Amino acid sequence: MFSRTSAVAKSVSRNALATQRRFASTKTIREALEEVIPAKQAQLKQLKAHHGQAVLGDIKVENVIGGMRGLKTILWEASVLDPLEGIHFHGLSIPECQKSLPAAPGGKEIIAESMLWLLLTGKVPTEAETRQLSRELAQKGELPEYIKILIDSLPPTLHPMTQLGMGVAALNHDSSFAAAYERGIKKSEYWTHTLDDSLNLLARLPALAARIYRNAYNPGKPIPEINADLDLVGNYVNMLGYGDNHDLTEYLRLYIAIHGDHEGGNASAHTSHLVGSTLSDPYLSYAAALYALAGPLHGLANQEVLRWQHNMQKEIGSNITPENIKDYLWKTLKSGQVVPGYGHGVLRNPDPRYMALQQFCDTRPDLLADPVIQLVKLTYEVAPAVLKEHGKTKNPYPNVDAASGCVLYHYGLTQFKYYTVIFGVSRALGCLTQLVWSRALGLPLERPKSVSMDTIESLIKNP
Ligand code: CMX
Repeated sequence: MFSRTSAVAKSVSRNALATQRRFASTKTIREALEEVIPAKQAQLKQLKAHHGQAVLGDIKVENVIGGMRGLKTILWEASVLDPLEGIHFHGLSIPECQKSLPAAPGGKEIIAESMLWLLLTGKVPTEAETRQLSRELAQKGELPEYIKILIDSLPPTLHPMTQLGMGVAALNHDSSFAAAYERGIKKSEYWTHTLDDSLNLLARLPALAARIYRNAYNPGKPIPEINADLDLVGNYVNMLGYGDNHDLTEYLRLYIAIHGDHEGGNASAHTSHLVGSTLSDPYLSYAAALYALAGPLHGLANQEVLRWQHNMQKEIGSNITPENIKDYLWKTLKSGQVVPGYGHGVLRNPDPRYMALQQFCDTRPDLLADPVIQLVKLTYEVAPAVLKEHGKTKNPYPNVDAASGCVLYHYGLTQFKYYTVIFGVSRALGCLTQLVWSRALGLPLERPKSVSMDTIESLIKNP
């Protein structure tokens, strides 16, 4: 019924259309990548040839029993996370990206396309390159019919993240990489098919995520068509049914762009890297990543923050004081729970992503007047001292999730079980970028060595 050949033929004709409509003399993302790949390949060759035995750190028992914290073991090109300064995308901090990356027409915030261009190529795109990429993604964004049938057949009560992972995995029916691998292609061609799949997946994520939202929360409501003149997130917000809310659209543009990558060691990024290293196609690799993202210590934290804030608000009532918040924080900690939105595996300062979202709120009086957002700000003033006194967490400061959901809630996107799906749309930018680079660099299958506790003990006795 839905043959891979006919689906690929359709996608080829869509690609041809996209190319025909390209802006005169503007590079495509593929052409821009072709230019930068040889230098990176040469860099890797040098490292292999001359520095293969250089030592990057020791492996201690605490690393092995402590979830590999701090071990420098993953090659990841798109971004680097500094514990104190936070995330840098090819050397650019979030404020620097906000200054230099193109926004949408009529908007001010970074958009997914300009971030994707930076992540993939290491270069800041021009306005024309960004628009061309938006157009290419819009033209590839429609969901195949079988995916619509699949998603519509799921119980709307199934967690939205479970649905998202299923939809992403099923999109591999049309995988260019899987089909090419089956045909037999040279290793040097892997990256081009990985790029095709990655762009197709990124393009289709908004329609998939919006359909999941519609089915769960607005059954029967028509979903608008993709608008070829809009950016990826503009279309996503439109399909979610909030297209007339400019501030929400801008917020989601910013959130999705700055949340797009957070180096390679976090659970979702590492999962896509590991699965991709088996030459699983980008759809299956990213579906696996989404299920790592769905854990409450990782992406699900943004839904947990809101639940926690609401419970705090219910308990405190209208008399919100720093003392009340402090008491509630202690109550949470004494009951053995974590304070959601605080702490981080790497960061040791307030998360610059949190700061950027707070700044967004600071420029909008309606957000500043919202009691939940006021509570977020007040919690930030109180929580670090409480967490320091509690003495467990290595990072007593907020991470991005401390703020992200509350702003969505203010703008009427109140179904917080859905929030991690938005994170899932965003994180595809970084994970898919690295899959392209892993194939361009010919990175091998990931296969670290495991040890038992008995082995650790015998290695301690006889190093
Ligand atoms: N509240 C209470 N205790 C916390 C805490 C918090 N926010 N953050 C860490 N701790 C505790 C840990 O549970 C751990 O306790 P045990 O020794 O009893 O196991 C101890 O402090 C040391 O942990 P850590 O080394 O500081 O932090 P980890 O690297 O182990 O964990 C994280 C990082 C994010 C899972 C943790 O800080 C946490 O659970 N935070 C709340 C959930 C959250 O906001 N997650 C979103 C992370 C952002 C993202 O996914 O990008």
